[in-house]
Amino acid sequence: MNILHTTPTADGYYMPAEFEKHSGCILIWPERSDSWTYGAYPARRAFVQMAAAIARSEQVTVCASYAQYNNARQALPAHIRVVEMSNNDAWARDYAPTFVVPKNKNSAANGLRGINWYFNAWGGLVDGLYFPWDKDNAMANKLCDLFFADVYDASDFVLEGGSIHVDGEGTAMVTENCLLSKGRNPSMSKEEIEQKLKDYLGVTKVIWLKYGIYNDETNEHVDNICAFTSPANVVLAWTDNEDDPQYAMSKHCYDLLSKETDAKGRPITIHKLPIPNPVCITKEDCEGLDNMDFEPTRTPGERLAASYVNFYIANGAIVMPGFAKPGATDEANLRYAASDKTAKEILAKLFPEREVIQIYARDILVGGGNIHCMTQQVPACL
Ligand code: KQY
Repeated sequence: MNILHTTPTADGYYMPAEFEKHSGCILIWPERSDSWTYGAYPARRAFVQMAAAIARSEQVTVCASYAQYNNARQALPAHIRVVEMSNNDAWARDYAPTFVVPKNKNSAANGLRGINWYFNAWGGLVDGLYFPWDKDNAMANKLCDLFFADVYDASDFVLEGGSIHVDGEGTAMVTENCLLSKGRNPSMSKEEIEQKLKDYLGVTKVIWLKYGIYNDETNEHVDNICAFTSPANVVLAWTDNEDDPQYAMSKHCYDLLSKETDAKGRPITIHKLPIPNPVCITKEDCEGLDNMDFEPTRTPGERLAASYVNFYIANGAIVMPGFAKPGATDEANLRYAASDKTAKEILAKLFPEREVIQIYARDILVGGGNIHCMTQQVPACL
């Protein structure tokens, strides 16, 4: 593996959209008992279902620590590859490499390449979520080596994969609250950050939404609020409840996107994806979390950043979260079941070629993210 000090755009590379063909998907086995409740057992149940759902249509590689390798190997189906790799937590979206491919298939440029951004646990010592983060930060280079990809060194720039979405046709989408946060690149202006995205992602236009999802501890990653479903089409997390703090945030994004065009000058069609009723952490959840010196302590009743936008687009499936506990029939659960169904129907219409697989993902959400945050696609490099 070579470490490259040029930029993808200058070398004729770009980041394809997630809805383009993949050669595989990278995941990381959940382990830490101060992130995941009850020793990570409930989260692992959801994780195994998610991995199996993705593996129905693409190759899946799961990274697990030395301590968890055998456990992960035994819990996962044999056709999923498990490799031992040190990690601090399980958010492949944020610190597995962002992969790029050549723009022109007939050019001299060839082969899959990765980008190694600097990862500082969503804000470093300003408002990061754990310390240390060194093992996570080392994963992008190791994974590029594993996938025979040369790697661009972007380690002078703090970025997580969940804070960017691209349409593969020249447009990137981010949120100001995240990319301009004090804990990431405080010495850079908005224009300089935008230029960095253009240099590395092969885009010519960056759409800056202001907000993400209410109470999202990543400083409001875009991948929880808005995602491209095809060129010039996005889904946007939505609520009609004007008393919900999410309303003003989503409305702001809606108004901005309504006036925007993408890099090719096309207006953007916005598909509203209603959020579930608030999902809050319970006393029982909190009692199942080990204490951590660094992470802000979770308190019972705190609202989690639940959104159906946090889905993964696999080659043959949409793997999306659901919040209704299987078998539970209390009123709150019936409401989650209804919003799960609506969200599934909306995504099924937007992705008619793919099967929509819904996973009960509350136990992943309690860790602070959801299905998209746990995945990183490896694009096909033709
Ligand atoms: O949403 C994500 N991309 C990850 C959130 C991690 C939170 C750590 N507890």
